[in-house]
Amino acid sequence: MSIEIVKEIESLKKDRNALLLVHNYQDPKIHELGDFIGDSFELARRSKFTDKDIIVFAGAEFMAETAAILNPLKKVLIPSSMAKCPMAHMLTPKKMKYYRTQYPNAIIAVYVNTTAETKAMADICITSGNAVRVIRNLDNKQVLVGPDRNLAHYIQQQIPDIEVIPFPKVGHCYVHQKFTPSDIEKLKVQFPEAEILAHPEVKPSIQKLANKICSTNGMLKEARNSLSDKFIIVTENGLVDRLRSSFPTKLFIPARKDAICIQQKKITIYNLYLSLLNNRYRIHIPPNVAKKARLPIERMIELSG
Ligand code: CIZ
Ligand code: SF4
Repeated sequence: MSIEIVKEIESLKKDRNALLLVHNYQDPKIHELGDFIGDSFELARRSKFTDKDIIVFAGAEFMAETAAILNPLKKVLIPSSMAKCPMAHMLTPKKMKYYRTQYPNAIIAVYVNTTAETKAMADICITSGNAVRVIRNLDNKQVLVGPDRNLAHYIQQQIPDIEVIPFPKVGHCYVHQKFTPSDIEKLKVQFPEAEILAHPEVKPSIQKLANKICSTNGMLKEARNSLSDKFIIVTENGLVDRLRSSFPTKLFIPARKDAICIQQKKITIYNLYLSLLNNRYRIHIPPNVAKKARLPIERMIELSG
């Protein structure tokens, strides 16, 4: 990475009074430049309590949209227009409308990996880091969860007294869907004492093999607090880089070398620089959509406390 471009980014951030939020799955070079690095929930919270004028989001588009929904008066930028999470487009407003009529007594909880339009039709938003707590605090016996069916399965296991219904037919993350039981079994033979940390977006057959199922921030916490010094990491590999730089004396083994989110990796140092320089690409959410989408996100923040 050229030192000049890093210096330019630092000085543009100051000149523009910009906050740089970086997701855990980003490249380590981008982690180094961030004002905050975290999971989508942590970053949404950070965006809500900033006094900066501009928020630059190095992450997936739905995360930048969440920041824009929470900050209607601020300029929210994403450095690449291609950083779109495919799962976020699986639960469409049309499906939301249809299933609302099919389950009139259910609360609709949508994963943060959804578009602003879909969030605007939901009762509550959830992230991998707070889903169980938020749904438990809802105090409703039936909850429709989507688009991620694996996350819905995980929530159901944690809260058996509530009926958790995954949205029929949708959806999953293509990165987390790659892990197979044999990936994990092989590594268990090689590193029998390693702790297996898996993301709730992995398939139920992989969830069963994990010692702990948690969000990326949850994995960072576990790596800090655990007595173990070896971990098999079952999520996107940006997190492996982040774990390695945070805990250099511990060993982190990626469960697959190809667990890479192509969309999140569309953000580069260069387009980050151009984003700050040219104010691009600005996230625009129609005000009527933002107004409706804010409620389930704020409700989530309230119930995660
Ligand atoms: O919620 C997030 O940030 C995602 C997409 C992953 C995780 O669990 O941190
Ligand atoms: Fe979407 Fe999966 Fe990439 Fe996360 S890792 S942004 S869920 S495609």
